[in-house]
Amino acid sequence: MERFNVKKNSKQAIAKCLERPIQKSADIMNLVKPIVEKVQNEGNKALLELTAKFDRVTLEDPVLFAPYPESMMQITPDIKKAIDISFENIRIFHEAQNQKDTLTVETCPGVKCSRFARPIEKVGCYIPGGTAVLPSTTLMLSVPALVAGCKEIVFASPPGKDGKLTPEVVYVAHKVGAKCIVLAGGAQAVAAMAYGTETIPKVDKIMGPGNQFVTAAKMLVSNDSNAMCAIDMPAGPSEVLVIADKFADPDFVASDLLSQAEHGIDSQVILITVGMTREEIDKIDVAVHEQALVLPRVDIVRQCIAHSYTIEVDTYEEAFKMSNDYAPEHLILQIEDAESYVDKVDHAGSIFVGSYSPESCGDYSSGTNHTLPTYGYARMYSGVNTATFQKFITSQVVTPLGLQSIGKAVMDLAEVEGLDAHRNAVKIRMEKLGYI
Ligand code: HSO
Ligand code: ZN
Repeated sequence: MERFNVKKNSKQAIAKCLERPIQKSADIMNLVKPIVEKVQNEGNKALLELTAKFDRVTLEDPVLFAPYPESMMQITPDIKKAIDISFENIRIFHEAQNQKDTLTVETCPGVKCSRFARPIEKVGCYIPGGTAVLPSTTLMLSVPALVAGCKEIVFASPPGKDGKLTPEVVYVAHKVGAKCIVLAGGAQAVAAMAYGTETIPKVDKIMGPGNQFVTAAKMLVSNDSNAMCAIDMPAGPSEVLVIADKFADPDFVASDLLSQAEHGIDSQVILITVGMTREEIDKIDVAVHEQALVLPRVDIVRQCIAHSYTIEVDTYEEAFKMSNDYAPEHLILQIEDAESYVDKVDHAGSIFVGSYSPESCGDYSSGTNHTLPTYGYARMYSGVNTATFQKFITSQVVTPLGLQSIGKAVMDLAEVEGLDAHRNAVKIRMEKLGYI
């Protein structure tokens, strides 16, 4: 990986390593808009045509409803067990996030404010196809939906070349009680879930990662009041930032860099080394090379590593400052006493702490969610979590005593705003109570 050093290279050169590729969103929007409109106007017919055009698969029906036939979820016992273990850990962690109790606060005497969660009723889980089908993403989106209590879970997943769905995806749909699976991908799948078709139910919110077309379609439908559909977050190519010091095992560091690189040629992989010698960093490069050679996706890895960088810094402070500025989707800490540095992280999607916590564990089975903010959005977005599938309602009870506490403040502010009806709503009550 190309190496930069904070002492030897200019600030601009270092900043360039941490730049994300510019996304031409206007061009993509222009391509996506007619696709979305076609599905909105023509429903299933459009969906079938677009699947034939983009996925080269001719289907008779673009949606499969539960109960799903056993024949469509034939998986090995090992895979079934792996899904079941991951399912359970994701369920446990997301159940712990579930805020079931109503929060109530008496803000001043006689004024009681509450907040409680309600599930978003109908949710759409977009499971990308692309260079790899990801049953794990199916779990990451649908298990929190199940935990939150969403009434209708709709999946969308592009069919394979044979027109069939991935059996693992169908098995997860069965486990979470998904109502149906839309056999489509891309912008067309997003549109089908956002607007609904003659058979596909319309959803209230769409979650899940995808390519630039999927992201553009999600942005488009979330801005269309006819769709009335929210989205989880904008998504860009996946990325990892590893901070390593001389205590890190070069083989472990290399394996983490490569597991990100194999996602796609546009993945971003950054290594920050703290106080490491040239020889120590060489060992990581050698390990990257050796491990990459035997990977089936070596071609993708090679292209990704070609635009991946190692940045050498002297202190942990410098490393964390750089990482916070970049706000990585995944942050891996392979440094001595890694846990004590977690406090230094201000911006990251998810952190993997210490030598034995590879990103792969969070990608699949530990329980944390792998649908995370990319492209620097970790500065202001959280990854998918239980609250992603809920909204919060507030309520209040104001007693006569409460009105005595805040009535004058309300009336005075309403007067400042020139909203007399607002002022009256309080005044009329205060007068009847004999307070004024
Ligand atoms: N690392 C990916 C998720 C994933 N990895 C799925 C393997 N399968 C984005 O967080
Ligand atoms: Zn991954």
